[in-house]
Amino acid sequence: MSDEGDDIVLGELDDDELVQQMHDDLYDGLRDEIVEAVHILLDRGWQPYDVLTRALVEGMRIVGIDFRDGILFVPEVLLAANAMKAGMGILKPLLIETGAPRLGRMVIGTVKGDIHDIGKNLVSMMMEGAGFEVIDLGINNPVETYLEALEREQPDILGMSALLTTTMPYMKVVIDTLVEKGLREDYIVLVGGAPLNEEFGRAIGADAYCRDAAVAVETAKEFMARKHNQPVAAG
Ligand code: B1M
Repeated sequence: MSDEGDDIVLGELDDDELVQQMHDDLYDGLRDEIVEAVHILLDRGWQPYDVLTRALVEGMRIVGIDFRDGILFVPEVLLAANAMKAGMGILKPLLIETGAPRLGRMVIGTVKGDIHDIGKNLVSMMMEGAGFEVIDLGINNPVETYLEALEREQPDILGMSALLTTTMPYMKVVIDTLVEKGLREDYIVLVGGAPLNEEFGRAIGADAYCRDAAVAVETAKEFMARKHNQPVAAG
């Protein structure tokens, strides 16, 4: 995207120019430049959440549009994803509170057949930052992995992520299995991912669809408050 990139000194750009440059650098998969720019914005007093949303998430949104339109291909998008992850790696410890009382426990994973993990990682980071303990199962999780983790970790919340229209129906497989085993009422089930919507969340029997990581945090807090303040209905 940027041919003139070699001559640019990131530290000399003003905030808006730098964010614009980060969108370009993410597009071009320039990991080192993203790392440098994240540090510059933080040094200038930016909140980690603003760096995340305005520079990285927005940059990846642009990548997604050109991927959809066949302008970018998998290898390029992988480079962009790696650059994004490097930036997220710097922000993660800043977004995560330490020593705060735990609000609850969540097991989260991307469903079987799906290897997209940036959104899930972001949700994990934001949930940890808000005071939740998060057990991240990674990508491509079959129902058995979810069940084992639920039994082992005894979380309050099960989170599932899917980015493909072909993999999102698998969330229903997991929820139906919980119902069959009489376990559904033991967990708050939250789902998310770009192709989902509220209607889908309702249709598969999730407790809520979360549009983004901030909504996931708010929704998780609401459900935890309900769980603690009200008697749990007999399942
Ligand atoms: Co993929 N890919 N991809 N991809 N990829 C999409 C999803 C796609 C929409 C691109 C497009 O065409 N515009 C398209 C899906 C089309 C569809 O199904 N309708 C697509 C495709 C087709 C594919 C392949 C099939 C391409 C191919 O091989 N021909 C292939 C599938 C691989 C597989 O999974 N089996 C594939 C592969 C890849 C890469 C490996 C190259 C890479 C993934 C790298 C990685 O994740 N480590 C990749 C990427 C990066 C994308 C796009 C460009 C970006 C996804 C992303 O990270 N977004 C994506 C385009 C897009 O989504 N616009 C695309 C940023 C992230 C912060 O947002 O993940 O939506 P998101 O997460 C948000 C919310 O959705 C929500 O909160 C997050 C943070 O705010 N959320 C949750 C997500 N999970 C949640 C869980 C919760 C709560 C909220 O639980 C409580």
